[in-house]
Amino acid sequence: MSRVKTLGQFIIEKQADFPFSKGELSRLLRDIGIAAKIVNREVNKAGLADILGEVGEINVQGESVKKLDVFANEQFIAALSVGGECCAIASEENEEIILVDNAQSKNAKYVVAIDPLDGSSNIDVNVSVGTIFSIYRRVSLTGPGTPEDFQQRGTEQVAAGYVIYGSSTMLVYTTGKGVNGFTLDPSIGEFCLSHPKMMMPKSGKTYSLNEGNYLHFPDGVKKYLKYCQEEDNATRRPYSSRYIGSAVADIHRNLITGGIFIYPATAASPKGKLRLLYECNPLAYIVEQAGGRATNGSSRILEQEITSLHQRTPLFVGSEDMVNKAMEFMQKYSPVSAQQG
Ligand code: AHM
Ligand code: MG
Repeated sequence: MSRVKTLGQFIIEKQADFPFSKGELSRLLRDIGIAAKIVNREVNKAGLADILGEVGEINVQGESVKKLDVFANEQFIAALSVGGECCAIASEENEEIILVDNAQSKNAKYVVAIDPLDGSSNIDVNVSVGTIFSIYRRVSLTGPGTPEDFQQRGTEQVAAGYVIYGSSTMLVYTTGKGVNGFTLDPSIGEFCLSHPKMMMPKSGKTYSLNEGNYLHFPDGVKKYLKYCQEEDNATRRPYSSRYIGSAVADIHRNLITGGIFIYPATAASPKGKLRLLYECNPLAYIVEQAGGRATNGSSRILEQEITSLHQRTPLFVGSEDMVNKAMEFMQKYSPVSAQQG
């Protein structure tokens, strides 16, 4: 008897954690898993674009070749629309929310916020990319979802996860009862439980941020960076610098080995670059569930108010001790009062 547990089996088992559930959330997670496998298939053959046809061209099969982020967006929207458990989708790729209004979605309870292919500029150079998703219970009553359904703080997330298309493909998710990771076994086409009950080390020795923006970092980040580079045996400094430029990949590594990821406010992006709804909130929820911490430099990401769909925020996320230390530097050298003044 095989000891492999697939994502599908795991989701069904975990349904018992929600005594009044009728299985809708389980089906929603299953739909996301299916779309992720289709996206994975396309990501894996990205380097073949020259043979099969360039983006925007007609390939040798006579099909037009789409940009992968457009393709990923379409796949997730299709899976979520047909699945019938979701009444609206907010995607990084779409200015407005996408209303799901069909026979299947009539009694749908959930809305989904998604970044279908994050870090997509890394595709051309064969570096890991990811999908990030976040699920909320709708606040509207019936019919297709509304923008208000997405104006909920991150603390209201029912589930969140990411898929990393890396040297192997993994799906990592939480429903608020810990974090579990599943690795895609291509030979059977299933995500299999490989990282049960993921916990982030309390501290680590890796920092990840785009140091090219150094001149425009807040003083608190500049000083923290110097702290990371100082020598100190007790805290295993200097830390190592690792920056992939795909938030999912950087945060996934830090989740496993310990570390901190920072995307602060910069001159080019005074409110930070990453988006609260479909990037920072789901990543923050996962990291917190794994014992880590996520803030905007002064307060908890999950408690930020959502004022617009594509709103940005600075992000400090990772091992608890490291985020706490970075926050100390922010408080001392870049207090909120100075940022507002
Ligand atoms: P994207 O949503 O346009 O792909 O941008 C988000 C990505 C993150 O994955 C990554 O952490 C960050 O942008 C990298 O930005 P930069 O190149 O400014 O360091
Ligand atoms: Mg993105």
